[in-house]
Amino acid sequence: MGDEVEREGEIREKLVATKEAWARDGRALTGETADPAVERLPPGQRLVQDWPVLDLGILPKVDTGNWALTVDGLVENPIRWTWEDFRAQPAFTHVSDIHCVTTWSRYDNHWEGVSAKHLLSVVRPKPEATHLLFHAYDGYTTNLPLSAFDDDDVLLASSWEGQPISRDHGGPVRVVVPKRYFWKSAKWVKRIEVLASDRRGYWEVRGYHNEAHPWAEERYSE
Ligand SMILES: Nc1nc2c(c(=O)[nH]1)N[C@H]1C(S)=C(S)[C@@H](COP(=O)(O)O)O[C@H]1N2
Ligand SMILES: [Mo]
Repeated sequence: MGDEVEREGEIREKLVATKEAWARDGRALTGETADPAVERLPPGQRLVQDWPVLDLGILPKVDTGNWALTVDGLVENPIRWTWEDFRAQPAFTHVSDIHCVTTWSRYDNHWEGVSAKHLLSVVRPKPEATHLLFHAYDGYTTNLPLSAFDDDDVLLASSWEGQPISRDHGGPVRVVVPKRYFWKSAKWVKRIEVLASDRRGYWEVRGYHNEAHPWAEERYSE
């Protein structure tokens, strides 16, 4: 693939090892499930006011000048959007909560960007398409069923609380999937690969749950 960018830093191996150990130990599991219509805060989560930064430790040197998004694989209309192309799409705003598997949650995040519904209407997944694999500029990957992405609250976000998303938080463009733990929301998104079968991403092959529903406490795989 083209669209390589320079990166700063290196993978925080200790953090990765710690998170793998949490998965083995079942850290923070309460054994409870909840109904999101009744309990806004999923089991085992605690509310924070700030917005923590969490990633592998590699900061890609990506900005509006060199960012591009490719959507390819099983689609009728593959695309490569530059920042100008992205900005030319209909604007979408949404307010949603963040739930990170490390137990912090943050309410009422005001996002702006391009809706997943709109993106899908442009690329038109083929009938055999069932899953997506998100690739990011730092080398990170994460996967989702196509049906989970094809939802009213999912977007490619370029703005948070009225400001461009900072580089730390995945700017210029990151994915936001509110109904799943936040590791499913790729920062610095570079490519969305549309697939006919499931392929696990970075944390999904390191003990983290493939589906990641917060109210079912799907933190780790069996
Ligand atoms: N590209 C990329 N996206 C990523 C990650 C990452 O390391 N690289 N980490 C994931 C994890 S584990 C979390 S909790 C959220 C954190 O996003 P934040 O730093 O904006 O809070 O990003 C997710 N998306
Ligand atoms: Mo996370």
